[in-house]
Amino acid sequence: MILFPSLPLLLLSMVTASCSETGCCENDPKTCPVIACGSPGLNGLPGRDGSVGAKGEKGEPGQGLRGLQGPPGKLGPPGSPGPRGLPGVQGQKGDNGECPDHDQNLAASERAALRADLDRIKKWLIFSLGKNVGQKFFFTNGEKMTFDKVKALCTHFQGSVATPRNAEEDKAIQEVAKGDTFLGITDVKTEGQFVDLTGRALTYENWGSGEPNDANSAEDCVMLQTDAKWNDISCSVSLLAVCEFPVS
Ligand code: FUC
Ligand code: CA
Ligand code: CA
Repeated sequence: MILFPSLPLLLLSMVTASCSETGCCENDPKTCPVIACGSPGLNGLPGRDGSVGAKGEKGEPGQGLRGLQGPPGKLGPPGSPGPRGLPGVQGQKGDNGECPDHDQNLAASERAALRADLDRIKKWLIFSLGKNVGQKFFFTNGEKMTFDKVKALCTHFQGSVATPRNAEEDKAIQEVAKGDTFLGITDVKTEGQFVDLTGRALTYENWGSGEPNDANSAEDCVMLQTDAKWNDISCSVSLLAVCEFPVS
């Protein structure tokens, strides 16, 4: 009866049993009892997968099929202007223009018609509102106001405050106004020295008796009264506004 088939097989089974109990071959191969105890054992099973390695270099372009063409890129900057082109072919002769003499005659006749209309309208205005004496028109809006406001009103309408240069103009202003009226005359610059609003000396005067008297040392404007006489008066009172306009 054979209890142990062979001695080497017995030894090998002892070593294998020892390794499986301690796990010494995986953790510390240098102390593996196989080296100390006998010949090398059989290869073990493969180990577990390691952790992911670093990213590799970009590879060479592939040899497969090309992809589809992408969309067009952005518009580039404009180029510099090209050289001047050759002259074009001469055009056809144009239509006859209008005769300049004929045009001027037409314009002249139109001008004459407009002038006649304007003169007629001026007459209506003068008939209803104003007076024409020599080279002047006198108009009033019928309102009473201070001297500064009369000046502003007349200037606004491209005229000036009525200023009689003679008895005829003086009478025309009186007829237009029908009331006490400011004249374009003051002594505001030099007391007692009355001048027109451009600073010129007077060519005509029609003071009432005892005037100018600068009453209360406060009378630097001139009023044409309904009795046709002049009186110096305060510029702050309100009197009728009469403006004069040059005849054009
Ligand atoms: C006379 C005039 C004054 C004022 C007064 C009421 O004295 O000279 O300007 O009109 O009357
Ligand atoms: Ca005065
Ligand atoms: Ca006076």
